[in-house]
Amino acid sequence: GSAGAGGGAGGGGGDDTITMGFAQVGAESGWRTANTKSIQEAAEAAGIELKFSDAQQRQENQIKAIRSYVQQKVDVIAFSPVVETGWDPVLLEAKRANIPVILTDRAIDSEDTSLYKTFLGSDFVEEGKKAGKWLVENTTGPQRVVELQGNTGAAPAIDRKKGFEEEIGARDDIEIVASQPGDFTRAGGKQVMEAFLRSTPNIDVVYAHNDDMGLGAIEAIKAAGKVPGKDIKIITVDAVKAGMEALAKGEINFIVECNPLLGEQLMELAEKVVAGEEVPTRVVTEEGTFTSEQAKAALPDRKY
Ligand code: GZL
Repeated sequence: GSAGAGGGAGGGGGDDTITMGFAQVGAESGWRTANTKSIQEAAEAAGIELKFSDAQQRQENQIKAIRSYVQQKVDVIAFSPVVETGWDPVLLEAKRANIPVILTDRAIDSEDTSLYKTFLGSDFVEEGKKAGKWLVENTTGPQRVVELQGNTGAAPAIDRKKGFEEEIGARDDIEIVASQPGDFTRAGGKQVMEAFLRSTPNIDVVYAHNDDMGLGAIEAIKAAGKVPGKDIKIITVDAVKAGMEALAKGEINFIVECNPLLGEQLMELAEKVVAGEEVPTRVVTEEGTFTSEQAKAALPDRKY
């Protein structure tokens, strides 16, 4: 047989069908679900054959998936790195196999920028700044803040913290009095908020790195007999439907949007990269912010 001939630049599909291996973080949040749906629908629309894996938020599973895509000789590999570090070895394997890599959603901190062609995703420091700016401009008097962090070592967790702290530095009466990882999940946010409510007196504000943890915190705050959005203000990031509904109800006070709809841009970048065309090394996604009134107006048109 001519199996050897088929092992060229890319396997799978007809001659010119692009095969993409995508190693997703997991299914931990509403944002992730919307992100996965966008990628799968965009691949379908672009006629790109998609091999997809869910790592359940474990880096070793993502590394295994990337390694398997190299062995399958896909035309291009894309992934959202669950944490920033530890990728160089497996990305070197992809490089040696001449398989281009695209980072989506989250960044890696590798010094070797030849390991990937481009990074398509949000500016998480900006997101943190927007959250901090709202707090600085919309509160007066001392604010004791508890922070629900994303999973330890993740780019959005590191950078949303960084941007928020930079902005609240403008006021010396705003202080982060407790900060723990809630792993971007509703359950994680609830558990950490329950612990904060037991251990930390006089909490004024919750800053949650995503809506899901903010929604978990709302459950804990209600169980403690307090009113979310009033007794304790809540600021979150993402703007997924459940978060926007809580914002419209006034249980969350402000949401910084993080756009999960990266599928179309990813497929366009993949086609260029496979064709050997130049692509920008960084593509920043467009996104805004929402107050309660803006959420009420936006909800009917939201796609996720
Ligand atoms: C951000 C993304 C984060 C979302 C969370 O781009 O990596 O991961 O904010 C998701 O909801 O879990």
